Amino acid sequence: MVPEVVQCPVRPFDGQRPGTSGLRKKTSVFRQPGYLEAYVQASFDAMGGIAGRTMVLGGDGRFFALEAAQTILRMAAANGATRAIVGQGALLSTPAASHLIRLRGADFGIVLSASHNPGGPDGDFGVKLNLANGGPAPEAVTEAIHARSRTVDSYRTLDSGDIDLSATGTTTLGQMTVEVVDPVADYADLMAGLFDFDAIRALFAGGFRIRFDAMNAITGPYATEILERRLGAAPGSVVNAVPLPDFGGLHPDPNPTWAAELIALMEAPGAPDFAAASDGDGDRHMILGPALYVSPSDSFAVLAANAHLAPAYAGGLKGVARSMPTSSAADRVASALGIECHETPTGWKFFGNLLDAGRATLCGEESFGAGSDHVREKDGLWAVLLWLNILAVRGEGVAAILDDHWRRFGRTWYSRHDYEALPQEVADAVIAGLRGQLATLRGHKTAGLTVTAADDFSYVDPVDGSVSMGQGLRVCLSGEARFVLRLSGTGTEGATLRLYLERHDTSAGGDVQTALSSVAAAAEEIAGIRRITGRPAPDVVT
Ligand code: VG1
Ligand code: CO
Repeated sequence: MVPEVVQCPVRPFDGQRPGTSGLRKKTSVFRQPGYLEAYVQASFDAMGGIAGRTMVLGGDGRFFALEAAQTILRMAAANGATRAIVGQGALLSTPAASHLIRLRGADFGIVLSASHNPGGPDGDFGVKLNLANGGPAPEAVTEAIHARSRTVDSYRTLDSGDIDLSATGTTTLGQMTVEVVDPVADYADLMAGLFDFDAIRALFAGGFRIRFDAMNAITGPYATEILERRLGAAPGSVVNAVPLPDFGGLHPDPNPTWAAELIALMEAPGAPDFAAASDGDGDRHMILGPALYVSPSDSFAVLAANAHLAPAYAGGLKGVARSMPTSSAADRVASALGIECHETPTGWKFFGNLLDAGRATLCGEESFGAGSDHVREKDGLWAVLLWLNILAVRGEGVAAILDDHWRRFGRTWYSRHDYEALPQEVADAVIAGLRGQLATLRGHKTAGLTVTAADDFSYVDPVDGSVSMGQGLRVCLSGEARFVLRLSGTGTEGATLRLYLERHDTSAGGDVQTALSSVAAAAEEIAGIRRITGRPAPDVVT
């Protein structure tokens, strides 16, 4: 018997406005009756309905994802979707979901993840919507979802029970076909087609040692299949490899603060040759060498400068794109290569048009994100594999490659200081204080530096002409230095201020925070973050 479609009344919820990357809230907020349903119906409506469409569905396996997947499947069937392609166990990394949408010609995808935010009943949950190109819904769509969420008064669902997502195979739910697929296989095949797996296999066979920390999140199964099974890294190279609903209590954010154990391993004698970690949904990467942390902006620049060593990019890059707060290290590579370089607002959704139009091959963000036109998301394992491909071909270690990079391009010292969970009004006061000075800052001298320009970044998409305003406050300083201040759009508790510090020179060695001390002093004197918030120091430094 075909289950009946039912129309359930629901009230609109406040604050269903997608941020930098989907709608992210406390899990307890998402679990309120009708909350997820109202948001999903608003999303379907904002896409003009989903009758006759194909959906890809998966996520990072966090607490509440299985329940949410069943709810979304029932709603998709009731809204007339004809096919759902679901990762087994409702699992799919963000880049694997992006690939599956493209591979199968799906119309859209939903990724159940709050990315690097902790999970569990007291943690965070999130819903990300991607469109037919495999990329995050652009601002016009996320704004339409928000608008619709304010008026939605009912949702459509099926009067039916849960379906089995634990085994691969095809079944039906109402009139909709549900295909449960291996979440790893297609993605692993894609990687095998991009990189020189033989060269990487030879590297491991020669005794090269790697440690990959999946942080009890989604990349475990992918990294185990690709690094250990297909490439022959020693068994046990991938640690914290089983996705857990609460990430084993870890904060699945691959940075020096949250991946402290990996950092300690790499600082100790006998460290492996290379280490990496990824985040909750598998789109971020952190790269380490023995006693060496590679800043994400440098990682992106090194990848851009060496990508031609991998088969997929042997013909060269069409262009690169980076988010505005990301350092200018990649710009120097682009100019040496004679290719286009784009500066976009924060968030992967702004790269989609450039990738689709063939104006950028590689994209990167300072927040441990890099990717290419192979999908429309940033991709943690992709970055790790490109690094391995480069190491294998060059026959050098991470340190030698970085040193060489800095010798060729100079060093772009870079650091991000995060002040987390501030009262919203305090964070707003810091932003308003700096914004109010922008018009008159030019020529201002402090900490031995002079302000050369200051603005509130706005972006005109060169492909479709869409305009995004208020994307971060930028203060350029003499000595090829600058600082940027913006509010995070992914937090779920109070407000997070991000201060991005940067300075370029020709030196190579030394301590990053020391090299940036004058820029940090200038930022504090002008923006007064510590003074206004009363916080003596940032919570996280990357
Ligand atoms: C942060 C990062 C941004 C990234 C976004 C999503 O956003 O700064 O670069 O694209 O997270 O990453 P915000 O607004 O908090 O600064 V993921 O891996 O959380 O989907
Ligand atoms: Co992520």
